[in-house]
Formats: sequence, structure tokens, C-alpha cells
Amino acid sequence: MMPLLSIVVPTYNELENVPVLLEKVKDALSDTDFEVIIVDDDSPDGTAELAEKLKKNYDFLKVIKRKNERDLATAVLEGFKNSEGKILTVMDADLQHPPEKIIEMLDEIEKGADIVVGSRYIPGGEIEHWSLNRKFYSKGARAIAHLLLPKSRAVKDPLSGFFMLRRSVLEGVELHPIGYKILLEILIRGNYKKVEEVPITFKDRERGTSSLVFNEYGKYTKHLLRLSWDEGEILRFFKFGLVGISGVFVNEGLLWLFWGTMGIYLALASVISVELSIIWNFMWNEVWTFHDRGKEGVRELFKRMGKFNLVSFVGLVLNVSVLMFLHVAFGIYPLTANIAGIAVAFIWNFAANNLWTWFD
Ligand SMILES: Nc1nc2c(ncn2[C@@H]2O[C@H](COP(=O)(O)OP(=O)(O)O)[C@@H](O)[C@H]2O)c(=O)[nH]1
Ligand SMILES: [Mg+2]
Repeated sequence: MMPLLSIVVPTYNELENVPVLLEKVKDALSDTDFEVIIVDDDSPDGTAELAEKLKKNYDFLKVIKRKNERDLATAVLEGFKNSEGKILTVMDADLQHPPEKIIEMLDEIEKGADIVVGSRYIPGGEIEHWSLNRKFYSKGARAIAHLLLPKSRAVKDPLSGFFMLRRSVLEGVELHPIGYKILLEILIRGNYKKVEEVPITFKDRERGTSSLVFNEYGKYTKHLLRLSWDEGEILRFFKFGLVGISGVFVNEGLLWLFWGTMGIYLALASVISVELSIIWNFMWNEVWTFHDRGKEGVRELFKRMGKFNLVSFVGLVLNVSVLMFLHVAFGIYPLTANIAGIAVAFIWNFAANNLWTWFD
């Protein structure tokens, strides 16, 4: 008989954790029909061999050993391929994800969700004993995902490694993940309507060591860029840049007109030129860069224009501050320091307008 639920567990050097995990999963799911699929990348500690032996104690257990690959995300896909359930779950082997939550997640699926995320970042969710540093990196990685992948904004914890989905989410979908963040890939490319989050406590690892190495940040960056390129979000970034450059010409042209030919007092002429070029930029971003975003209606349009102005003003302050700081503190030549100022202001403008002005 086919099980209802397939739990895919990627492992790398989890010898001590696998027996404990299997026992906990069995206890948590005593009334449910499920299978566990361990996908091991030939761990040197013999995780796969131990799991093979444990098959005689647990009839729900399958073990896959991959020989020449070492990647969490593709290991999970391999697990999906060899699974039979109508509902799929992914969880870590190291007990950082609480097996007791699987039932709660299953409930959400039964209530109509297509994807359920075990979330550290909704009320009730938490992370045990992470240093401020680690929290900062985690939140930063999430902010970048939210910025470059608008679909991920529906979820507070799109980088969670603990989630459940209906198999139908993956039907006809080609996935190309790399690295650790398989959920992100599914949220962007999958077919789904309703996604829910269930709060979890992300526990400390008690046994074994994390396989997360610095290289994972590189893989994450590559994965993000690939996804956001496919989603057209990188193109949006360039469009925003082009509009910004066009605004510089408009600003210069107007300054020449008002001050150079009409003889208006320089500071006043500059203020008018700046404001008109901000409106120029706003207009092009509205009809081109962010044409697919923003609510209908004149009131909404003016609200966005107000926000855009505010963002631009902060950008200006940032530009000038960076310029002055680099010049005064490090004696950097102002025209060079200004390049850094422009870069900081540009990133600020793009992020704030993307996540605030045209957020929906
Ligand atoms: N198959 C496979 N599993 C991996 C790999 N890297 C990590 N894992 C497993 O993925 C899960 C999360 O990894 P972990 O090292 O705990 O990451 P952390 O919780 O972010 O520190 C654990 O179950 C690991 O055993 C890998 O390259 N291949
Ligand atoms: Mg872990």
C-alpha cells in the first residue's frame, strides 16, 4: 500500500542522530501512514550503512546512498524521486527540527494548504542559542531573498529546511536548486495557491557537527541570482539603474534651463531640477520598471509618489554622508568618494522602493 506521507531526510555524517530521529518520528506519527527516505551522500562516518541495518527494525524506512554528489538540495530531489506519498516533507536529521510538528503541518495541508513551512520567524517560533552574529546573517539572507524574489515574500521563513508540500506542487515543474535552500526553489517555481507557516523552535544541535561550510554562502548567492534572473528581477534592477541614469541627464538639462538660461537663483533652480527629475524617475519606474506592481487608482499613485520622494531624500542624505565620511575620515578625493556614495544610495533606493513603494 502507498503511504500518505513521505519524509525525506538528507544526511551527511549523522551516525548518532539517525537512530534517535527514527524513534522520534515513529512516536510522533503512530497513527499516520508514512515512509522515511534517508538520502546520504556517502558519509565517511557510515551513516548510510547504519541506516541500511536499521531497515529491519523500521519497515517504513528507505535508504538511498549517492556516491559522487555532495549537495543537500539535490539530495532532497533524489528523495522526492524515490518517494511514493501524496504529501512530501523535508526535515534535517540532526533533530533541530521537531518531529512533533509534522502532525500540525499535516493538519494545515488537510485544511487546504499546498505548502506548509516550519517557521522560525512567526510568533511562537524561535531559535535556541544563536549568537547575534548568526541571527544577523540569517535575517540578512532572508531580506535579500525577499528583495530579489517577490514570491518568497508570502513566507516569513523562506529559508527554512523543514517543510511539507502536496506532490501536485511539483507536477510539471523543473527544479534546479543548488546548495541548502530547496524550499526557496519550490516557492519560486512550484505550482501552488496557499502557503501556511507553523511556528517551530529551531533547537541546538546535540550530536554531530554542522556540515555548513563557508562555501554555502557562495552557493546561496549563485542560487539566488539564478532564480531572480529567471524571475526577471535582475532585469528590473538594470531597468531601475537606467531610469536613474536618465534622471541625471534630466536634472542637468533642467538646471541648465532654469539657472543657465532663465537666470533663476542657483539653489532654487537646483531644488526645482532635483524634484522634477525625481518625478521623471518615478514616472518611468511606474510605467516600466515596476509596471506589474502597485495598486490601481489615483490616490494610490500619489501615495507611491510620496514614498518615492521620501526614499529619494534619504538616498540623497546617504549619498552626501558617505561622500563626506570617506573624504573627512580617510582623505579620499571627493569625486572618488562620491562614487561610493552613489552606489550606497542606489542600493538603498532600489531596495526601499522595491520593498516599500511598490510592495504588494
Ligand atoms: N545528503 C546530504 N545531506 C546533507 C549535506 N549537507 C548537509 N546535509 C544534511 O542536511 C541537514 C542540515 O545540515 P546541517 O549541517 O545541520 O546544517 P545547519 O543546521 O544549517 O547547520 C542535516 O540533516 C545534514 O546531515 C549534503 O551535502 N548531502
Ligand atoms: Mg543542522
